[in-house]
Amino acid sequence: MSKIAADPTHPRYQSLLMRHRLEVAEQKGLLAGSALIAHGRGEAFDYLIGEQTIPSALQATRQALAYLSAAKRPVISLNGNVVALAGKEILTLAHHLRCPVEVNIFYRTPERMEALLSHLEEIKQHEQLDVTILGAEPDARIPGLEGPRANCVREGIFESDVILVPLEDGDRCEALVAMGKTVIVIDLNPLSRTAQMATVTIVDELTRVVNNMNNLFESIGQTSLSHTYDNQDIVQQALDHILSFFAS
Ligand code: PTJ
Repeated sequence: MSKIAADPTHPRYQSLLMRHRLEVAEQKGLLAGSALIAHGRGEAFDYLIGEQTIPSALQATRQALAYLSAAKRPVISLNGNVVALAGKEILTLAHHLRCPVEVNIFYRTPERMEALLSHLEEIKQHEQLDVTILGAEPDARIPGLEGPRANCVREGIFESDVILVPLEDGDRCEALVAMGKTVIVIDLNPLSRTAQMATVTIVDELTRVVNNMNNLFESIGQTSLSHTYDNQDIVQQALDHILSFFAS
C-alpha cells in the first residue's frame, strides 16, 4: 500500500483505501474488465453527495435491514466489486443475519467465479464466520434474462423472498422485481434504472452502508419496518441533495 493511502489522516484516505482494495483485487483476478470504470462513476456521485451517509440513505438502510431481518429466505448477492471493497464486512453482515451469500456476476467466467469463491472462503475461515457461500453450482435461471447472467442457485437467489444486491444492473433488478422479490439495492447513482426500480434504494457508498448495517445490528439488533416508507421519495431526496450541491 502506498504511504499516502496508508495514512488515515490524509483527507482522501477512504477513497485511496478503496482504490487500493480494487488494485489488489484486480491482481487476484477478482474483477471484471470494467470494474474500475463502474467504481469511478460511483466516486463521482459520492463526491456530489459529500462522501457521507445522507439522512434519506440512513432511512433506506434501516428499512432494508428490517426487510432482511424479517425475511423467510434472505440472500445477499455478491459481484466482483462488492467482494473487493467489502468482502469481510458483507460476510459479517450475512453472519449476523444468518443468511447465505451468492456469488453472482455480470461478466461471468469460470476463472473469476473460482477466484471469488475461494477468496470469500478464506475470509470466512479467517474470521470464523458461519455463512453459506453459494454460486459454484448454479441450478436455476432468472426468468426474462438472456445468457450466463441469468444463472443462479435455487436455494439462494432463485427462492429468496428478500434479496440485497449491491451495485446491480438495471435488467437484473427489473427481472428480480418481476419474480415478486423484495429487492434492496445500493447504488450511488440515484438516476440509474436500478435505483429507480428497486423496492428499497440506498443511495450511499457500499462500504458505508455495510458498516452502518453492521453497527445498527450490533447496537440495536433488528430495525422495524416502516409502513410509511416511500422509496420514490427517498430517491428524490438523494437527487435533491445532489442538486443542492450545485446551488451552494
Ligand atoms: O463483477 P461483475 O462481473 O458482476 O461486474 C460488476 C460491475 C460493477 C463492473 C458491473 O455490475 C457493472 O458494470 O456495473 P454498472 O452497470 O457500471 O453499475 C454500477 C453502479 O454502481 C453505478 O451506478 C455506480 O454509480 C454504482 N457504484 C459504483 N461503485 C459504488 C457504487 N455504488 C455504491 N458504492 C460503490 N462503491
